[in-house]
Amino acid sequence: GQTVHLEDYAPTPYRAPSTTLMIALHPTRTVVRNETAYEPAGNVDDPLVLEGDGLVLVEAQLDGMALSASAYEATPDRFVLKVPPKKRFTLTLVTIVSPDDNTELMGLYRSNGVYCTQCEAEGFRRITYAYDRPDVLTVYDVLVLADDTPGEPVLLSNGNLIASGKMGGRRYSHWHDPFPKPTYLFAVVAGVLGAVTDTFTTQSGKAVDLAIYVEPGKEARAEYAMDALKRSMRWDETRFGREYDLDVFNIVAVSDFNMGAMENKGLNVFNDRYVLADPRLATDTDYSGIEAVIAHEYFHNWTGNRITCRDWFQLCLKEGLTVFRDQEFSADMRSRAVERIEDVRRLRLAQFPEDAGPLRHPVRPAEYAEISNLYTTTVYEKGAELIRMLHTFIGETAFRRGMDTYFERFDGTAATVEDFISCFELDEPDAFMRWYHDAGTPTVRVDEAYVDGRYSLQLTQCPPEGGAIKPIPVRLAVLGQTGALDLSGAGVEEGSLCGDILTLKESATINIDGLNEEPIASVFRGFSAPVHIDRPVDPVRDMALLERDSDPFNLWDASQRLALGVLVDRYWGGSLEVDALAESIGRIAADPRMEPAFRAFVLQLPSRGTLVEVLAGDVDADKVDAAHQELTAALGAAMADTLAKLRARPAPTADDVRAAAAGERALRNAAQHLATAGGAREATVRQAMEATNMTDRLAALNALAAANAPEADAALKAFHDAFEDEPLVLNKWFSIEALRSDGRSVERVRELMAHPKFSLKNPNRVRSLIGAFTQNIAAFHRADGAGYRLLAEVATTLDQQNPQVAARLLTAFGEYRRFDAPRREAARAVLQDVQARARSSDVADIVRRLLKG
Ligand code: B3K
Ligand code: ZN
Repeated sequence: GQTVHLEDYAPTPYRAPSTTLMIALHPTRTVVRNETAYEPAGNVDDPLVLEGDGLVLVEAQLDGMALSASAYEATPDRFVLKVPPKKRFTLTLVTIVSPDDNTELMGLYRSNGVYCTQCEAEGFRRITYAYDRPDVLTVYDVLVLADDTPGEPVLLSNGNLIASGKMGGRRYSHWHDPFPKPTYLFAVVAGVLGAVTDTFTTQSGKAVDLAIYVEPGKEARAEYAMDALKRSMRWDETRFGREYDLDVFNIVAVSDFNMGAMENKGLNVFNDRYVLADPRLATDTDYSGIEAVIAHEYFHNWTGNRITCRDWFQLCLKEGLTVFRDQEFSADMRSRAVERIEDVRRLRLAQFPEDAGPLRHPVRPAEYAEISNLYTTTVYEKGAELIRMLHTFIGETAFRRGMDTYFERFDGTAATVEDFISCFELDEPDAFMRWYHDAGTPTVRVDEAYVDGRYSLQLTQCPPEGGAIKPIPVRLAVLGQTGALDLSGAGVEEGSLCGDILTLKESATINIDGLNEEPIASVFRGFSAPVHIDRPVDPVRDMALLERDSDPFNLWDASQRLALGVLVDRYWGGSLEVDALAESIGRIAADPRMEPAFRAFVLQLPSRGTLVEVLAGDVDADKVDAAHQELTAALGAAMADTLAKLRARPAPTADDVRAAAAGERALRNAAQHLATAGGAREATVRQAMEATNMTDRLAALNALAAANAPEADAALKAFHDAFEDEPLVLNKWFSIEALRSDGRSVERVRELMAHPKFSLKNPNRVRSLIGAFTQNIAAFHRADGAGYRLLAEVATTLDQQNPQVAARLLTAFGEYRRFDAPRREAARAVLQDVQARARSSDVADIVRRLLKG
């Protein structure tokens, strides 16, 4: 592929107001008849150049008349009408595609016999020739035809159903989508599917037919997703005033899918792991994931579909904003405090490293070589943080006002990030835009001083390399022994303080006089900005914060800092005692005033990945693993009494999947995890064998595997045998196996690749084994390079079939430079090898950036 630049954006010379598609489905010879009306929009002397990808043209007509061969040029990759009419005209192109040969899972393919499509970002061109770009909005009329096979196949497309039935031995259905949309939101699904149905009445009283289609027999497992959908629809009305706009809303679950789900207009297609759930087979995490993804895709109907993106550089316009919306939804449905901790944990674990490594890019990049590689945690999660900062700066009321303006002004258009920002009452929109332009994570230095009753808090911004100073919202409180000090009388130098939000530019100082004891600052409450906080390490201060802070995020963060301090000390072979840490986190974990889900988080040590992050350079992965194992075991032993009490709490009903029950299970299982590492395994073994709730069963299994318990093998075997016919559960088993760290993980993963149920064809399966393996720090980063070679081999093979998944797996190399010389060199050699064999632009792009940056 060639590098595309934002500054080169130009609209198309023709508009495409309407398209009529006739799709006659066949496993290897699907015929697509595309009749599109075009009209001049720019220079009428320009040829009409449409994109294709692997297409075979069989017929071409202009206004119903066959085109002469000299009037056009057709290759698999494009169609050019050399001299288009200077007024509105209709171009009819008939092409043939083979769904069964489509292993890339882009365009039209079959998953378990079900025809489905994935068009974002550039998959539509694998179905028919088109202006395959988001700024060309078209009204679609679609006729789907299929053989009348037994089992009553359903035929679905976007919009409203006009007619359906049988004709000439075939089934047909006719769909019309009145809302103009870009190609990437087009979808077709056909196959034998079961459904759960419901209706939703919108706030203005319109009835919408809802259906979720799944593999026949699994209908009951879609009920939670249906419930989540109805709650999402209601929430978008109450929180954002957004109503659904078609007569039907359909969701289809398929098992072969490159990502989580897709927001096609009125016809969302989902990876079945984000639809199917049953407490016997799905964990509480699966349930909250389903709720979040159902909401996310539904929310796209307004942020993404009604207002779409002008070009793919604006991807964060729909993704960051929609992630922000789904995070807010989950916070309202469950617990705001817990949701924030989860979101920030994900940001720090995935996005911060991306932003610091060779794959770093701005939230709104200025160039890309392969668009599929731009669906990153930076665009999504950091993108959401930028919206959150905007919200923090102006407050909920003004934010809602700005959103209303955005919907009013840009409905039905393809917009830019600037368009969006212009809707909000920001003091300095251009300064805020820097957040979209700069890659990298800023650091804010925090210093405190206390002399003669005068306290001063100083904050200094240090932009990332090549970056500019940006406005940073710092939510803060200054805490005395008995509570937060009143800041209204504080002296503020430079930055401005509005309520508890300090707007920080280069630096800011807050002075408070007349104190008789030294206070402590609680800064970046709720993680009010995506920055690194550079504050002198001070366990005594963190312990005091644990006593005083009322901000749940900062409480958790202080507990993590304390644990990280001990972890780093272990890594360096120090001998810090765990007693103080055990005492501090034990106290919060046992505190009945805090919600159980929050207490569960406090019992979880910072991950190995977090340790790698703070060590920053020349990391020895074996030592990381050993330090983590040791500290977990030591804490488990030191906290034995507290943990035993927590484990003895009454268990919630096995089939109660509500947030409160999930939190209760999380707390008991977090306690069990530590206790198991500390040697108390008996109850864990029993739970791993007997629990009827998947959260409990899996947690116990995980605890045994993580502790390298002698019982782990038998428990894993029993789990495998019990669930080998449930693909989504078997994936969990593959992941636990891939994450074991007993020195023979690389060999084990190679063996598991020969497991009869392992296949490179199913992305979920690949991610469950190979993706999980890349998270196994000691194994993937093995000093002899065996882990790197394993990943390289898989990615190189997969590159031939599914380049998107191959490229995504390779992003695990993003942090290789943090490790010590033998590892770095091994990784480089392996990457050069992958580069030499790269076939797709996806893999070539990722590897080039990994080797360069
Ligand atoms: N918009 C899709 C992602 C498409 C990825 C294309 N490679 C799902 C989502 O973010 O909602
Ligand atoms: Zn999205």
